[in-house]
Amino acid sequence: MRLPRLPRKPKVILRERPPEVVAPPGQYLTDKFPVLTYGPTPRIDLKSWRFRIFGLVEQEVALTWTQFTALPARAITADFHCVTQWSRLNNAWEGVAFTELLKLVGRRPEALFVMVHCYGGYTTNLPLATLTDDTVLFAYKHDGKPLPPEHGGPLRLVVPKRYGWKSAKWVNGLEFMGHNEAGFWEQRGYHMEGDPWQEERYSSDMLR
Ligand SMILES: Nc1nc2c(c(=O)[nH]1)N[C@H]1C(S)=C(S)[C@@H](COP(=O)(O)O)O[C@H]1N2
Ligand SMILES: [Mo]
Repeated sequence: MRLPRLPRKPKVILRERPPEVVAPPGQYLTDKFPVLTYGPTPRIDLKSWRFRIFGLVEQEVALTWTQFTALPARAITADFHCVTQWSRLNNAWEGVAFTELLKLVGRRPEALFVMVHCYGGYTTNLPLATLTDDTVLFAYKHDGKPLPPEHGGPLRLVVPKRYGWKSAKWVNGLEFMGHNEAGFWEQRGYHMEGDPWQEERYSSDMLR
């Protein structure tokens, strides 16, 4: 006998949502921290680790792990919203603010977009203006512990005001560009902006 297909429900339930907490529309809360990766977790050696910032900048750089971790640190607490509909609230992230890196390389007026590059080949695109506020950082710690490899360790981007796919794990490069280009998921129909409060999940082409 075939059972009817049930509508998809979250597997984990979650804590009672405090009244002052508002998750974006269409999201459910989880206390777990699911791992969402396309492909395997890359193996990364800190000795050969590099973070290149290149393209439309005044001064290109290639930072070693020692150089990167010597940069001024900053901590934020932020919610994380995956487009597959889970949200994990109050993540404590520690790392280096995007604005700190921008100071290093210098801004060129023609630079309007950034392509984020990762070990393993993943990419995601963001307008420069989305990255230049104090909520955006490159994190090497999560909830007080070194960022585990499956969550992007040694270093990941965190953009709390965008869906999780923009928070690229295992980052190794930022490419400053004059035009917008689609990253890995954006080429496959995800939204170019990805604002969870606007439910910018998929591009309108895909919904047609
Ligand atoms: N390099 C890389 N970064 C990535 C992904 C990926 O597959 N590769 N998945 C993205 C997606 S879809 C989400 S929701 C978050 C999930 O982060 P987590 O695995 O730490 O929960 O990572 C994002 N960053
Ligand atoms: Mo995701």
